[in-house]
Amino acid sequence: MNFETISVIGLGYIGLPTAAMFASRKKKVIGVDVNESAVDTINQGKVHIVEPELDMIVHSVVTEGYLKAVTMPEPADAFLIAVPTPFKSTDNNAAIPEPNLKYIESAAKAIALVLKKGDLVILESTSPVGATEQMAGWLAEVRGDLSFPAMKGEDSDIRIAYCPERVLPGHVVRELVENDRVIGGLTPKCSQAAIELYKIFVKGECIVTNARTAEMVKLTENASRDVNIAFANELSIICEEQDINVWELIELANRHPRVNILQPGPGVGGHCIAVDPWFIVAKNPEQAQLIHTARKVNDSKPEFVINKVKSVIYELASKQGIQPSQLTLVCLGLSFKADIDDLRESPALYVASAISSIHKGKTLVVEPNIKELPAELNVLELESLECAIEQADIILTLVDHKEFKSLNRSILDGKCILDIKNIFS
Ligand code: SAJ
Repeated sequence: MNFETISVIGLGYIGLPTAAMFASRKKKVIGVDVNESAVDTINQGKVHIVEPELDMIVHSVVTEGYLKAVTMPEPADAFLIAVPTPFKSTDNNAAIPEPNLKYIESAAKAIALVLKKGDLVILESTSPVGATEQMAGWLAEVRGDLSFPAMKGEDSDIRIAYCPERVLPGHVVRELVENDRVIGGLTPKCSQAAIELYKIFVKGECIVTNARTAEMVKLTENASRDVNIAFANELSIICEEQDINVWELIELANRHPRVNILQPGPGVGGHCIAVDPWFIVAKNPEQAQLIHTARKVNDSKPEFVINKVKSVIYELASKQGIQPSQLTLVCLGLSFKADIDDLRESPALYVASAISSIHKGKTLVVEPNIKELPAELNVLELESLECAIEQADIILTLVDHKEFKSLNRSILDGKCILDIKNIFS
């Protein structure tokens, strides 16, 4: 197939880098986003998200005229949908959060208006099993004049596939090119068309399966990591009771040739690993026992850390014969993992915020990757690393940023350290 014009719907953490990669291979790319300010920023050759190397690529492809951003879809030969799939309800008491496909639905209905015979539509958004068939249904609802794989199979006017993104934030530009892709076409011809599209910039292997398997592969990858992290977090809670150093325990157990335990921490954050396993649980609540339990273990870890901090504050105050409010607490790190600025679903942010409302004394936070605190944390003070440590009575490590790892240990002398990320031992 000849892809002269490629359109990417949703210009966020995945869509913008993907659009930029196609454009860097001298394809005409139309990026579509409902966020006007993001569209304006991109059309100025700038980026609204932080991702290494992306700013340079976007600047050059916009300047050279290969990428433009718009708010309404325009005709193209291939459409990639990379919009978010949040939960249905914001009600935190819901036992099992359900995925909300409203953004996929509105993206599908918007591109349906400009679809023409021969076009390829790919869903990249992390989605529950069955979402690609559902998306095809939404396209067909709007375009009764076109045929789709569900009715015409290989002879359909429109080709449809599910191809999940699997790139790691912070390494997106490299991983987009190098990672293998799973291609789940609704028919073999759909898969073939999708491979031809991705081969424009993907150097990894493109492996074909059906759409439902491809959807489940994506969810499985992130659920697998979640279950493994839950195991490490559960060990950390058991070790606390048993007075065993969990880091030493894991290091020793990992000397076994077939054991590879991940690292415990304050919980699991980000918009993927803490979210995607629920898409499996929501569809198969009876069967997904282990995946569900892992979610609960990881979600309970921030409370465990908060309770630990409370008891350390009271123990230290009583040892020093002072009021807890006279102690200064420093939280190291707010982002959801090391060396990024992304605070979304961050357990470190949750812990710091909870502590600020519990601890009556001063609470300082150090987050080298941001310039100001989000509004909901304005009761806290953002401080530089050295200044915060100088004032600290208690230091709580929440994220293992490189700046913390390279800290001169001598300035920690005499401080009470709660090293949740094992930075200083
Ligand atoms: N974490 C731990 N212990 C560990 C590893 C991670 O507590 O040993 C925590 C991190 O601190 C963070 C969370 O888990 O809070 C998630 O971090 P991550 O680095 O495991 O993953 P993400 O969310 O940045 O990216 C994941 C990746 N998926 C897998 O590695 C299977 C990435 O490849 C996906 O593309 C991405 O989700 C996504 O978009 O789905």
